[in-house]
Amino acid sequence: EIAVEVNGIKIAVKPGSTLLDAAQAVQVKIPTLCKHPDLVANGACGLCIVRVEGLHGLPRACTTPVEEGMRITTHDGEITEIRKTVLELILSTHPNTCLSCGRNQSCELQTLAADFGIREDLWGHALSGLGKDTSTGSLVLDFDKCIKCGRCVHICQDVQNVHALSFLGRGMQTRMAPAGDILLAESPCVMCGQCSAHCPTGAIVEADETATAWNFLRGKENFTVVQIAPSVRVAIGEEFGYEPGTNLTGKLYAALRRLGFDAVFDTNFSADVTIMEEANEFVERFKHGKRELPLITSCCPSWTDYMEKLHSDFIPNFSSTKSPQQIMGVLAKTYYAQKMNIDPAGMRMVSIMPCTAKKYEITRDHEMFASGFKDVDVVLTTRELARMIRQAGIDFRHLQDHKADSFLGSYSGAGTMFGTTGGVMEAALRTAQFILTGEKMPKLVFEEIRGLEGIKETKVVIAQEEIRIAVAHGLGHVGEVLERVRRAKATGEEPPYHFIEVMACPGGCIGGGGQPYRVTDAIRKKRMQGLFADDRDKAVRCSHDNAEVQQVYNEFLEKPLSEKAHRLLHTTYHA
Ligand code: HC1
Ligand code: SF4
Repeated sequence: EIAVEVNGIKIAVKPGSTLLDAAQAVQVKIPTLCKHPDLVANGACGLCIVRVEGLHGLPRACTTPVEEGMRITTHDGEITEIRKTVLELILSTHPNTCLSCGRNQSCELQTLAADFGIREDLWGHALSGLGKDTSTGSLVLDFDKCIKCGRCVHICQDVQNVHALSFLGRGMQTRMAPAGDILLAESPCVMCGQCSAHCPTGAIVEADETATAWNFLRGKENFTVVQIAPSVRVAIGEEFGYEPGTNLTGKLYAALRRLGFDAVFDTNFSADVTIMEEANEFVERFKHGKRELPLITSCCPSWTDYMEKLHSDFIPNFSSTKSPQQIMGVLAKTYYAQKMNIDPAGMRMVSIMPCTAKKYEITRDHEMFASGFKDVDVVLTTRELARMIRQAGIDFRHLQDHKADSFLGSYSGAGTMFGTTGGVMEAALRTAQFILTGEKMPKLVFEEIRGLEGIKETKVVIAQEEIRIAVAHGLGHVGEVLERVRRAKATGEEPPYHFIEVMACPGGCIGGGGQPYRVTDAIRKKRMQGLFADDRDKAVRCSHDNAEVQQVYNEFLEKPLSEKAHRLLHTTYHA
């Protein structure tokens, strides 16, 4: 431990801590726009300057390590004046369009401008005039609002290993842009939205499609239905003052009915259907030698896009089962429509997702029109739904819990776990062991694949056979897992894994690019615990025990992997 003094308060901190960490340890917040807990500090913004006794100049707290006996001053009149000037200079090249900005009231620059009492343009006002990039349809880049903090570039390169964004130019001319100065849609971008989740300003936001949803709801001739993804329920509360991880499923259903949806479905239900198909796919491959192992999960659209762009040799390993979002879309416009005698041509499916890539998934292939219509009409992120709830004047905190609609609304504990890293695998293992042994496993929980470790591994023995598992989340961790598989293939060894789960975002969907802002690992853990608690409290914890799922198969789909199931619930991948 290293002894230092912060503003006269003595404290011992771990070696390797920065001055920023030391200040945090005594409840002092030093302002910064470039440092994010997920990222290595780069000192780009210059706001975190502090004074250290005996040191010349003002070092940056985020990049300066503590040394024994340091006496640090984090705030005084001069430091505050310099920070204010830094902010004024940033604002001199930033549009004054807070009122119409996607980050109004959640922007870190706006908050600091308010805290520092900035009242006038002392340094003039000049914008880059570079305009916007809306090419992906999922994300909007607004170059004028970029403050060159580098968070998006670092998350995209260092954490996601995608390298869609980079810095162009030098010195004063430096700017963030898709590498090669092309459109984002032409870049390797996989629409994960981690750049937008980490951007401190409105320079990268989701494409706002709330107007489309309002139009559907307004159209009297429409039958407008909605589905909510697993991880939305434990994160949306952050928009309404709840602790991260609070499970608000009942209030969400109630809010969606108040918004005017004609039926409220739960993606957790279709996650159970995904498991029925995917676990059977696994058993076919594992037990009957049909097609290649390892089987790799495919419900994350950023991951499938990444695989198709960069690892297409793994196409044969991908599960052909569609994501729960798409399965819900097609079942609503076929099974549900027939049962309820509703014309699917007038049905509109809105889907509430923690994810920006889900906006892309709904048109990624003609197979996403399997009902004969667009299976899912529009995707809103958790943040967009929170906005609609506020626009509608709904007092979310005081809503009475509601239930979802039946046929496509009930879910098992397995379905809800989809929203966290490791959850799809745990759900699949529960059902795979049932198919392989006919018995329920004594153990439902697989601790080894829970938590935020980037790559998690375990071995599970089912019917005297060992199944080797890997779980990766955050695209930067995927390469290593795939390389292990490739190496074994090249040398003719047994595959190191039989089954691999991948989620593009750190933490899985609970950490999705469309979730409430300011996520950290501590928040990811709480959201994750919220889903595990939902599973623990469910009477039905396996997808195959979900009575509504059994009913869909009996009345409509026949059995997992039937010809009809293949036609409606499966898809293909292309390099
Ligand atoms: Fe996900 Fe999924 S879990 S991909 O992470 O398989 O987005 O929450 O809805 O489709 O169910 C996201 C979450 C979500 C799908 C499911
Ligand atoms: Fe990179 Fe993801 Fe942002 Fe695309 S969406 S630029 S892949 S961080």
